[in-house]
Amino acid sequence: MSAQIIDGFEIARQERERVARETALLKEKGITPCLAVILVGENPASVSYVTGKEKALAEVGMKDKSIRLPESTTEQELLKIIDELNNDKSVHGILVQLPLPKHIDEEKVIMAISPEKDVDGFHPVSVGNMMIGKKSYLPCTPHGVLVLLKTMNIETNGKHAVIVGRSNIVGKPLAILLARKEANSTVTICHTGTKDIASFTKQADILIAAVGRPNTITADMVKPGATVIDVGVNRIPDDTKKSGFRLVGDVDFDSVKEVASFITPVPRGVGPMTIAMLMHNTLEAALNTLEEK
Ligand code: L34
Repeated sequence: MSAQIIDGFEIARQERERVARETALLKEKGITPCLAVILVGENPASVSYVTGKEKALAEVGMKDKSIRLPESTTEQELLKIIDELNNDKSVHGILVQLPLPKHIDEEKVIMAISPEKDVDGFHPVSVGNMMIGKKSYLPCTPHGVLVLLKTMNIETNGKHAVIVGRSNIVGKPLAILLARKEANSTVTICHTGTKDIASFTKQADILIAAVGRPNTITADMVKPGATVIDVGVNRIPDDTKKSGFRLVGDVDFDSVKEVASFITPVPRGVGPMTIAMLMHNTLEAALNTLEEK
């Protein structure tokens, strides 16, 4: 029997609908949530993701203060813009799309964003608060994965979650979130230093691939009946497509779907959830200013 496909596109749409309703209520109180998405350069994948974020902002009724900067932008110029946005009371959230051009220090840039406006949840203050279970902006992709599991009624309590990939954006925070009491999973992190990755992935009730390399997870690595979440978004050259490429995840979808019980597709799986959870965080950021008053 073939796995049930987790419709991230539809679940993200429902999330945005909920955020739109709450945004409308907040606007009645005189506050319009506002996000500034900063894109430096023209990396085609980043342009696509940032465009998706801008579309979502319009859809949920938020204000869009996004800024597109040339590849040649200096670190100092970028830091100055962030500083201005930090001090702009009308802006609730700031996000700098990664990766940045090589001549800009990503860590420095992330550190420059005021933690109150860090809707990505990448600032050390946000990461630290999440780590110790204090209220914080949850990083959008890991949060999106949790919402997918919850919406599909997939049990996490007492389950073994195996995460392949240890990035600061996905693998590490997702491990923390799944190990928290609320999710209560037992977590294993696999990475490039892991010997015999398959021996771990085969034990997974919930298998999460966040590597950024196609076909990393094949059917023989998956326990029958497992839930497989594919966080990878890889562009593969494809002459039959108008764009010249197609999107694939880290999971060999066609073979793995015959073994798993639930699986996310790429596209229309985790990707749209990342954007939906960003809308959620921006709403939170605006609500937080209401509490300060
Ligand atoms: N600062 N940088 C910062 N924050 C983030 O949260 C991100 N990320 C990752 C890359 N850099 C970032 C994103 O926005 C990945 N990411 C992201 C966002 C949206 C989608 C995928 C990744 C998405 O919408 N994917 C669609 C297909 C989009 C397309 O056609 O290109 C999907 O259905 O998977």
